[in-house]
Amino acid sequence: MDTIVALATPEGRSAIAVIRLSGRDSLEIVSKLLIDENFSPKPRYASLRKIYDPETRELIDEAVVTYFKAPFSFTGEDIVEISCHGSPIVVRQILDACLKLEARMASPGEFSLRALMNGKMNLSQVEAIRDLIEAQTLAAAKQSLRQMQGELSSLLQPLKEGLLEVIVILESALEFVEDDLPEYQMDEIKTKLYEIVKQIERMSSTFKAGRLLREGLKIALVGRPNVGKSSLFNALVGYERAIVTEIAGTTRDSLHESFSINGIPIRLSDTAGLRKTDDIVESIGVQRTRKVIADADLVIFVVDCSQDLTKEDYEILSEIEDMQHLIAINKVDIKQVELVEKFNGKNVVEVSAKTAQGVDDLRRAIIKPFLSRNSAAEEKGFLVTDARHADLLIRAKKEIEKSLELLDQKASEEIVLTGLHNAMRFLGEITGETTTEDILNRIFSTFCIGK
Ligand SMILES: Nc1nc2c(ncn2[C@@H]2O[C@H](COP(=O)(O)OP(=O)(O)OP(=O)(O)O)[C@@H](O)[C@H]2O)c(=O)[nH]1
Ligand SMILES: [Mg+2]
Repeated sequence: MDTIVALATPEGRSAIAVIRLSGRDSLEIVSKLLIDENFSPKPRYASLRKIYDPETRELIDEAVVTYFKAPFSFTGEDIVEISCHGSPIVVRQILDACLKLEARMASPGEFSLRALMNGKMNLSQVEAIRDLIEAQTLAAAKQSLRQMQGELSSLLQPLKEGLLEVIVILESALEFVEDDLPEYQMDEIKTKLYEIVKQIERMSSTFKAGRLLREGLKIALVGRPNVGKSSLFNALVGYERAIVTEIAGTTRDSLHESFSINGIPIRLSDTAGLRKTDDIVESIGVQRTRKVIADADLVIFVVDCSQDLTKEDYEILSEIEDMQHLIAINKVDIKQVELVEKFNGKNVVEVSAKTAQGVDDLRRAIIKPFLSRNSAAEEKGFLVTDARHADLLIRAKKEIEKSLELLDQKASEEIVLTGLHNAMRFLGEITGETTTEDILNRIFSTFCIGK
């Protein structure tokens, strides 16, 4: 394998930046950077070294160099890590020097791909590293960590073994048994397959909660001018992010901020609202509002109970009625009109952005429609967080169900087996045993460079 190099830490200024090389020539390339032909570091020991430009022999930086000898490294290949000072200029010079010495810039996820290829980890574990790095909440990070420790693979293992047992019985029946399999053996096979289907179902049903944890929710605040959208936005995100004034039409552009509710990442958007206007800037703002709404998982319709609903309120309501929505009746601290009744008490929360009364209720109401009934149990259990995994589980389940139907119809072992082999392949794709190259490429393109 050729030798790849990349910055493993984020771009920008920091105390330390880590440049990682992996591949056959890692050690040789670094020895040239150190201008030390006899460089033979003890594996896993850090040493402070001077890094030079091998052409000009000018000093670039002083850095800590650590060697990980194959196969005892992340990728399973020879790895050298250079922890230099976190200056983009220093990093650039070291990377350029490595490239001149015939290292190649790593493509996204290439280090992880090599770890996979060299059997250091299975596919779902590698994906878990990506998810851990990208986790937005503690709960999401914990789930990724469990997957990284191999929990998903070990849940799948007994299912695959069970499936294999059935396949072996049917295959040998096909080869050696003249007559049909005895009834009792058929029943055993069916029971086993039903049990596998049930387990797969249990796993894939956690995806609703898993996806929520990983991807979170996009939420938009809409309402006519001055009802307090920006004030509620600030109350929810916890600081004075948006400008609030008594002037109608204060917010002209959409604003976004991230926070979390019970470990669920929330991306909240404050908008210019929806209204007919001749003002050019505001009308662009309204167009943007429409886009934000179209993209939202939940729309919070804000109304003001210090006055009655207006025609404009009803117009907005009719626009968002068919979407997943929640009505925030704001300004309860100066309530004049009982608006709860006007909405038949459905999906409403009374709140005051000013006194923070009801804001916690609003938080709870936001996540409620997205939680599954047994969310308490799920909190402790392993969650399937990746759409790819969920899809493969469902496909495997369908194949087994189809085979069960065929068994009931006393179809030939051959057709039954086709479905079971497919199921086996789908389960194998989760951990990467049976994953094709273009699927791998697709997965690794979602990684960032240096991973
Ligand atoms: N008493 C009271 N006043 C509030 C409350 N929420 C907002 N206000 C006031 O209502 C006015 C409008 O608030 P904003 O948050 O700017 O309203 P908005 O919906 O974002 O308005 P635009 O951006 O203009 O569409 C400000 O003067 C706020 O101080 C509340 O809960 N109680
Ligand atoms: Mg506003």
